Amino acid sequence: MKKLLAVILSVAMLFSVMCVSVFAAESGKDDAEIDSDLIFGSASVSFDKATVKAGEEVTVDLMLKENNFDLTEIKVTFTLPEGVTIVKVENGDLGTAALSNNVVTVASEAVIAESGCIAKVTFKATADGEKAIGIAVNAKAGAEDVLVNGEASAITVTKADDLLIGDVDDDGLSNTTDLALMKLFLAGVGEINEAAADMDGNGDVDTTDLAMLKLKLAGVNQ
Ligand SMILES: [Ca+2]
Ligand SMILES: [Ca+2]
Repeated sequence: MKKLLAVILSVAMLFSVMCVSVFAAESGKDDAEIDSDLIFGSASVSFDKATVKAGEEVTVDLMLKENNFDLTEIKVTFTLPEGVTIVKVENGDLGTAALSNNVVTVASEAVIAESGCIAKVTFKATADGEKAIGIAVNAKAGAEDVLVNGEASAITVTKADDLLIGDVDDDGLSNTTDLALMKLFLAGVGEINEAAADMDGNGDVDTTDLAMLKLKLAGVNQ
């Protein structure tokens, strides 16, 4: 009787081991099938054109469109014209967004299989005009690199209202206080109205602008 029990037990154990191996083999096959499907698909990343006043910030929704991949990571590299910077990036609806050197990386613990907002990107522009912004995308579906198009877009920067050039603290006067604040700003201290500080309107605040403000305050005509 004991012998028979031992036989039944070992048969039962063998059967369960077989079941586990069959299951493992099947799920392995499923993964391979999913992977080969991933490389056939299409998607694009873009944002709608936005308008902002010089010196102010504008936030756009970075959209993943017509996505039929199962994406695990989306890296968006922005090419910015002079005078436009990315101030911050916030999470969209489809994952966690992080910013580093004009590159927005969106990752998700689950796969991103749908379309939607992948990040909220805030731009700041110091000079007015139509600012073209390039978008290049590197995307991954698991271990596979997949082709996701980046569509170039633009932000339109209008002249700031009542902008007094040289009034970097917005108090309505251009004086030695502004000069002192601009000096500090160039040394990396404090915040100023950069549109007002960009005396030559080239999109950057630098020592040339500081020299021009000095001349303006000395009464030398520009
Ligand atoms: Ca001032
Ligand atoms: Ca300048």
